[in-house]
Amino acid sequence: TWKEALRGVTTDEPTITKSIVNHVQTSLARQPHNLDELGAYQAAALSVRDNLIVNWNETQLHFTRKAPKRAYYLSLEFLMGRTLDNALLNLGLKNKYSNSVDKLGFNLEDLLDKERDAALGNGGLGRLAACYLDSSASQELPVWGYGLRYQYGIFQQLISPDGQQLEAPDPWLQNQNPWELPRLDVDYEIRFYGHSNRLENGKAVWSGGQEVLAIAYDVMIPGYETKNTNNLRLWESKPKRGFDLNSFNAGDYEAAVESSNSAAAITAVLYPNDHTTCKLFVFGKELRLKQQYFWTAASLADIVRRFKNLDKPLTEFPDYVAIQLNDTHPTLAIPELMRILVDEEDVPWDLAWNITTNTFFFTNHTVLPEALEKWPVPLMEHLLPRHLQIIYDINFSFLQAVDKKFPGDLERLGRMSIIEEGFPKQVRMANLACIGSRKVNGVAELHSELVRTTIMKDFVDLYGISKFANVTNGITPRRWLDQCNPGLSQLITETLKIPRSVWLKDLYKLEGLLAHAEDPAFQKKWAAVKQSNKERLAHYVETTLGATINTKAMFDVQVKRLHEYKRQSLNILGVIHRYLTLKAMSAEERKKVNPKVIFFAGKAAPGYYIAKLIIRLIVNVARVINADADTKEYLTMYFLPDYSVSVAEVLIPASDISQHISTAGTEASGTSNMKFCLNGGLLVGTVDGANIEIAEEVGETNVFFFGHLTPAVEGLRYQHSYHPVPVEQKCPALAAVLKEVSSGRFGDAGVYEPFLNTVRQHDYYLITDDFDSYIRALSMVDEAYQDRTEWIKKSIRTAAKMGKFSSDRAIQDYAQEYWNIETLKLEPNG
Ligand code: 26R
Repeated sequence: TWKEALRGVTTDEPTITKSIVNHVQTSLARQPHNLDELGAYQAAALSVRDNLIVNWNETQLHFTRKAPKRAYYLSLEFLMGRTLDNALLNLGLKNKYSNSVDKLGFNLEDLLDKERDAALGNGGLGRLAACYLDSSASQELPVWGYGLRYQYGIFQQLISPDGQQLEAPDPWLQNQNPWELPRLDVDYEIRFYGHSNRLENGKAVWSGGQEVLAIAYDVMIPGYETKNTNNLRLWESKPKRGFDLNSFNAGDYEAAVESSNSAAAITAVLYPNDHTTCKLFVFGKELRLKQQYFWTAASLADIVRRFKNLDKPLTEFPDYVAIQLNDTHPTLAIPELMRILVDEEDVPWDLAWNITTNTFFFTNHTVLPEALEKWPVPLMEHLLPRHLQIIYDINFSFLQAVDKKFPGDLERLGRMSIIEEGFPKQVRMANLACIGSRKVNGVAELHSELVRTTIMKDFVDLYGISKFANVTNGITPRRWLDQCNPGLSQLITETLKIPRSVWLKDLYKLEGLLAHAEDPAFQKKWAAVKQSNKERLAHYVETTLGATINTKAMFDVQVKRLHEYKRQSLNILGVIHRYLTLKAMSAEERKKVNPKVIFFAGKAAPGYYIAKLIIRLIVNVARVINADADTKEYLTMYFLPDYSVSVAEVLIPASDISQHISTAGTEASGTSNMKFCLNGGLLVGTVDGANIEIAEEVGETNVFFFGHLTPAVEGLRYQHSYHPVPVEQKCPALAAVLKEVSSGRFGDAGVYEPFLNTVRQHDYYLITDDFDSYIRALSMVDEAYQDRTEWIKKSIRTAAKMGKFSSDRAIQDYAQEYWNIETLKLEPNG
């Protein structure tokens, strides 16, 4: 019936063709007969956009009329990737557009390739937000996302001739963006700096300072095979007045545009740091805090305005509004809602606090201490004087409550206080987020347990365990199987003998594949799909790097942000070990070795020196290994530059194995692990994050686990500090590898010492402790790969058991256990 629902919009081929041609001539003002692929992409996109707008409008109208409780997902990052293919699949119009585009002399796949990624995120946290929007719309839930419309997304990564990462801007809006609707009429004034004067009853007046405008841009989020089309609202900053006419008339042009420039700067660029703030760039930090406040204030003003249109008392706010905080980045929303309620709406403080703490929910995405956000009190006082007062007032009553439950426990008060003592004092955002929220969750079972027992332990003692829960992350099977791996999607549909749309909406249905795991004909088809995906990746590498790849070899992939805790270092040191072992073999012996191609990709934060050195090492080791005539038949490796959602869509379906090898207890969840397994790649990993739950689902015999477990990590680190054992003694195989790197075998003798010393000295991430068991796990992989039929069975069984990891399941959990919202379907013609 969803097809009927599309009545009134373009669904037949001649109309589609006409609509595309019409956009070429009018919207683009170009001639159809000398149109290039970019123009054809733009026209096709504009035509698809027309369909989305109809659905989007009707959905918003319907939701406004029905006035259900809504949930809002506040995320500073949305890593959306490309939209056209996704929109076509969700609308069920891909075949028709393909035919129309054909008739106009183009190939749809080529046009899809012309679209730039919307890369408004760093990695896991941002991509998770994008998957959650897809699942919310597909399940017809009233959920909006709120974020920032950065002019520049995550930087483009270039690799210099000597192997170093270079950063270039990502001007993703250069060729217009057909997927957004500028709402120039939706704007809010956002204040910074100025003074706050306290009145009685906890109220205050905040005035003066700088005011900037927030302008809304709406991004349409179509659901899969439903007319429901949700909204992602992104804010752009703009000067409140064009420029200062007084200075301009006085001839001071620079002063005249200065404040307008500083307003525009707020949403200019996405911060490229994940997990580590650049403590050195104090000036940069003010801009980041400005981004956070600008975005939360605009979003809350918008949410409160929508609520007030319902004409309900403010006490009912939490019955109509749930707000999910994606990490601590939007925590200022808590004091901001208090400010609106107390200062602007005259709500008494205690009642306002009750409303606030029933509205917010907080997701934590990392327990790494260096990633826990803290803001200097003097900076907060300067930029947001009223919010600092509110934070102090919240803290005052909070600490009273703690003292009541644990009288005289000063150390506990010190740990739990929102304000950390020191020079300067700092505002602990995780404490504030926890205190101001109804519930707190981690993103995988192990991680949630670590949240309860480490960073939030004192809060569990205070509030009880039930406030601290888990929602294991998920991924959307629409993008991460149907879209990126059409061959496998097709095979699954014909094997399960149920419509594709059924299993894509209920991923547990994949279990039906288990019944076919032993069928040789099915195994053959399964293997053929993997083979063609490997060829597609080989083609991509050929066109980007000019290298020819042996697609008969095993493909081994590690792609993710570069970080010491993710241990790309372990992987590259393992590759060198494999290379040295191969070199030491006779030509005869080598012939028995399973050929392997290793792929790396990922960006390092621009200020993260060690991570950048690891990239440099990977690139230079690749250069030596790939040129070695003795071994290149058996071992080659590539670092693919500029990893992105679109690159992931080519890499993931092609993997035989993928590596998720973080030090136990450091990777909160991981989500690419789920994507690889869903596409039939096997997992090599540590007992960490969602790897554990993947193994629970697919069975330990179908994953390759290695390394120390989380409870051992602390003790090992203690040993490294107080009873260090030289690496030569502890792990001779690794010592041999380090020696080769040091000697300059891979060029640049000396350059890598700072990295090598992190391994030789503190080895905080336990490379020396896990190296031997890592190498053993990789030999088990080689051994298992020898029996190709068994391998294919493992691959089938893995994909078949991935139902749990659909983001639909995760979103249902949030909707029921957190937000208390219900499905609201836009009826087909309603
Ligand atoms: C404060 C600032 C430096 C900052 C810290 C952390 C900026 C960005 C981050 C990103 C972190 C929170 C992140 O992306 N975490 C990842 O979230 C994924 C989705 O839940 C997890 O799968 C992944 O394990 C985790 O590292």
